[in-house]
Amino acid sequence: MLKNDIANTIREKALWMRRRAFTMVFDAQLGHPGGDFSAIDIIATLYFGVMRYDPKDPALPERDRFVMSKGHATGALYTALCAAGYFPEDWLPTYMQPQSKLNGHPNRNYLPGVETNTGPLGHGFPVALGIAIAGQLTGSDHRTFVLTGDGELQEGSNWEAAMTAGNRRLDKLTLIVDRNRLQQGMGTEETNGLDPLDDKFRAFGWDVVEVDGHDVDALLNVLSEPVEGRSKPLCVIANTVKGKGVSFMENKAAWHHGVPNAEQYEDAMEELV
Ligand SMILES: Cc1ncc(C[n+]2csc(CCOP(=O)(O)OP(=O)(O)O)c2C)c(N)n1
Ligand SMILES: [Mg+2]
Repeated sequence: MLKNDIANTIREKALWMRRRAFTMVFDAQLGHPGGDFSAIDIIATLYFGVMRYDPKDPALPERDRFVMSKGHATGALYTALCAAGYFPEDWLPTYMQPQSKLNGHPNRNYLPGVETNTGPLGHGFPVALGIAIAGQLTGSDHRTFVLTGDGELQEGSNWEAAMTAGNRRLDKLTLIVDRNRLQQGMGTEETNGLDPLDDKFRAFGWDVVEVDGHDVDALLNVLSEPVEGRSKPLCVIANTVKGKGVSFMENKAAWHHGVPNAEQYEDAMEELV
């Protein structure tokens, strides 16, 4: 497929994901729609333009791994896994209902395609590090991608993982930071500032690129670049907007785990076309 066609497919999937994720949150009256919407273009690019996987064989040894370290944004992850073919669409409306496989945070024991359970912030990246080390030790050529929130990076465990990845020169590990500059309730820089984030990762032995996390063409270029010739792990700082796609949600901390009433739901659906 031509790169243009791939990018158009990703944009279509991302729109579908936003609509379905918001419907899930509306129906459940639970969820984290702000962080779903900042991450959806990144995750759609990975699943529909970059990663190697087979939804019929979730344990395929050669698959690329994706770890959703910001595990609260399940609207983004579940809609991607569904669109990728890991489970049928009629599972989506069960989101957060009793006995559902679609918990508030992802559980690999219930849902095919989930690499590891996440939700407690600061755990997914260290697990992804372990997956990447295993790949290096066994000579596998699979790539490991991990998506963290920016507020999440305030957890110290991430910096142990960053240090080890740099020291071990894990060239097939890619960390993507969803840099929406908001965490729960307020801005990251007002809470425990991360800037200059690029310099921090460089000092830990990483290559760093910054990208507009909603520009699918740019994401595709950065994330699909071959790993051959690299000698360091790659940190992609994806500048995003929390709540991206719905004007009244954008950049509003209240939509971290805010849920829509019927009128807001209708207004959002009118915008998401
Ligand atoms: C260890 C831990 N502390 C607190 C929480 C509660 N919590 C869930 S999401 C969140 C904010 C995360 O902010 P960020 O990482 O920036 O995510 P995003 O903006 O992408 O939603 C918090 C404090 C948690 N899940 N885990
Ligand atoms: Mg954030």
